[in-house]
Amino acid sequence: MRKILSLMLAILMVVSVTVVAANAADADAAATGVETATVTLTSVKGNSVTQTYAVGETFTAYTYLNASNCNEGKIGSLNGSQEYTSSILEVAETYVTDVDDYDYGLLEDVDTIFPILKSATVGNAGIEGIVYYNASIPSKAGFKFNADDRALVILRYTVKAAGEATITNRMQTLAVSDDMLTRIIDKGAIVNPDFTSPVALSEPAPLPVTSTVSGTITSYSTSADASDEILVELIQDNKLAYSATVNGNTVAYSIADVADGDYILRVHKENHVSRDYEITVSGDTTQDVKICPIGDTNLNGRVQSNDGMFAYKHAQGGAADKLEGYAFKCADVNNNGRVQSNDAMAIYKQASGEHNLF
Ligand SMILES: [Ca+2]
Ligand SMILES: [Ca+2]
Repeated sequence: MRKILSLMLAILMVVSVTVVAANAADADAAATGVETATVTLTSVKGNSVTQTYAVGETFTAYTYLNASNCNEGKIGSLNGSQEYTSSILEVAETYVTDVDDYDYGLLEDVDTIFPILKSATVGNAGIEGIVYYNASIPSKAGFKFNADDRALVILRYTVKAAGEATITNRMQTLAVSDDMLTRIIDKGAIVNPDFTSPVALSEPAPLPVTSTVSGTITSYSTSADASDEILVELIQDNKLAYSATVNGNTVAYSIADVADGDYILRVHKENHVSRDYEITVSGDTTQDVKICPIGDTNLNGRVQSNDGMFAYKHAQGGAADKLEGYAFKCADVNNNGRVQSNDAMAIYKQASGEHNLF
């Protein structure tokens, strides 16, 4: 008797919890004035994503296939379906039902359900709540599903009622395009789990647009070795994003596959003053670069006594003699942020060969 009582109590508790949950959902709907449906999309491998939509909203369900570990992803035959909760959802694609001899409709203009080929049939069955698709290809090239972004089925649905809905991918047959049409999935059972099938309810972020950054670097010999390496860096948000090295004095550089955006192009070479260029990459971008030896105040590629004179004049404070920007950096040979008479003296000594800056 006690057992029965506690069972009844347990049932009552479950019921009351359910009622509270339902009330909470009602409260949400009342607060926002919007009725919603929670939709869960599940792949043939059981991974799923869930999202909430307003009644009346149309959304897209993305299902991908990557079988790169099975015959390089070349699929020769597939037969799949997507089952959905038809009391909550309806397929938003247009489909025709007045085709002779069809007891189900054909989806039309669905360019994103894969594979749409002459040999494919795509239908919304007379049984509401299932979309079937199937195809086979005799060629050994098969359909290539060799990356996580290879679309298998991309279908739009409209939410017609509030509640909880599921969209479940099923596969009767999935076979690689070899002589035997070796099955990955056979009669609905996964016989080779060596594939992935990502699903998503939001459009995956597009691959970044990339461009090439290139140009000519002018630099100078400051040692016997004219092939000193030049390091080119692209820095974004204070982080190194891309880099390349080239060798020589006047030399072309090129960095491919750079995501579009704003960067600092920073160039380094031994015995030279590193230089920054602010660049915006939007399509292929050319930026020529010139870097000068330490102490080359007038940026002519050589350290001479007049470089020392320019540094000295700056140190003396004449307004007309102020060094700025890269010339200032080249003159500040001890790199203390100021151009002073000791910088000028060091440059004189370098020019006269008395002392080596490098
Ligand atoms: Ca110079
Ligand atoms: Ca200095």
